Amino acid sequence: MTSNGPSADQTRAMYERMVLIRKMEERMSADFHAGKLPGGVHLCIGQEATAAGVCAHLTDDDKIASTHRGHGHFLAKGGDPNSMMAEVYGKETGICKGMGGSMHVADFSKGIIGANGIVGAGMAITAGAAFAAKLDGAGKVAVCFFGDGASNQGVLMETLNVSSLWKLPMVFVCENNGYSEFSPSATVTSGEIADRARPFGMPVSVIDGNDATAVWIAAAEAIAHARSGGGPSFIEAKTYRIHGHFEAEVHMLSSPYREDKEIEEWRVLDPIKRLAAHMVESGICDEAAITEMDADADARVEGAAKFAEAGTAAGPGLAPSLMFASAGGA
Ligand SMILES: Cc1ncc(C[n+]2csc(CCOP(=O)(O)OP(=O)(O)O)c2C)c(N)n1
Ligand SMILES: [Mg+2]
Repeated sequence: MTSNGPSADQTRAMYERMVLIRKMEERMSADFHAGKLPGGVHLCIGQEATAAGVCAHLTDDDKIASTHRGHGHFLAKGGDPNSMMAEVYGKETGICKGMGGSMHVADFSKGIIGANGIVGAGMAITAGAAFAAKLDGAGKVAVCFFGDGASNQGVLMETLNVSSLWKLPMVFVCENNGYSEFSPSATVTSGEIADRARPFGMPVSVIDGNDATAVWIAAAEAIAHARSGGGPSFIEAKTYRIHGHFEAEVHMLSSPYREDKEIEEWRVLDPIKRLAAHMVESGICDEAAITEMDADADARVEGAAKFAEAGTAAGPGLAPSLMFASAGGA
């Protein structure tokens, strides 16, 4: 099955999401280096197209599980920028009351079942969500984002196996950014990642993850396949993280693990610039409309930062109330 590409409205919506993700993370980077954040952040700057292109097809009833690099997935799935920023700032007004931080942003009401600091863990969690969706029989799906490093975890094999055996409505989205922490893929990953899924008989696609339209189309097909009872699919999206593994690495590493030239080459392939150029060339909108969308994102980021700064820092006093709530108390 092939899918037509996104409409003009869908393309603009995707652009808006991508720019919001980029600008939110640029703000986090600045705030981290200014010493304003209580913890580290793993940024997806350069990888926004995968989150936006996939989540464009999902509703609040569909589920996503994410990674330690999860801000983009959270925002693309419709998570609130203010409460995400407050979470990253460790404030009580955060989406997890400041108890989770950057690596654990989640909002069940939006089908965001969690970012996750355990590499690969989201895969099995997604299989559980997909199993629940299958039992519900309402055509809902679950999507798992994970990295190239995570594809070396044994849980991938287990999840590929059970999801294909039980024909779960699930989509595997591997964001292959070429690095696992400071290790280039070639030093830790054997073979082609997409080939790991082929023996299970599921549809597999390998795409340019910095081409938002290509991501949108591949996701449309995989998600439609899952919704219609066809079972899981696997997408390997080739992309690149422009920032480091985490923001603190500039203070920690004694020698660089990648060349500036490589980073510059990928800057040319920036998914946001490419989508903007595509929109102008194809008459979807003009430069002025892009400037306006960028300014909107700036305003939302400013609002989110103000909201986060105004909150009270989360402290241990909050814990008993959270335990009471999770035990089913009023
Ligand atoms: C089970 C487990 N092993 C190791 C780590 C340490 N760790 C954190 S991120 C990371 C690299 C993950 O690489 P990849 O899956 O490619 O994601 P990326 O950081 O590139 O987005 C590692 C090894 C961890 N958090 N969990
Ligand atoms: Mg990686």
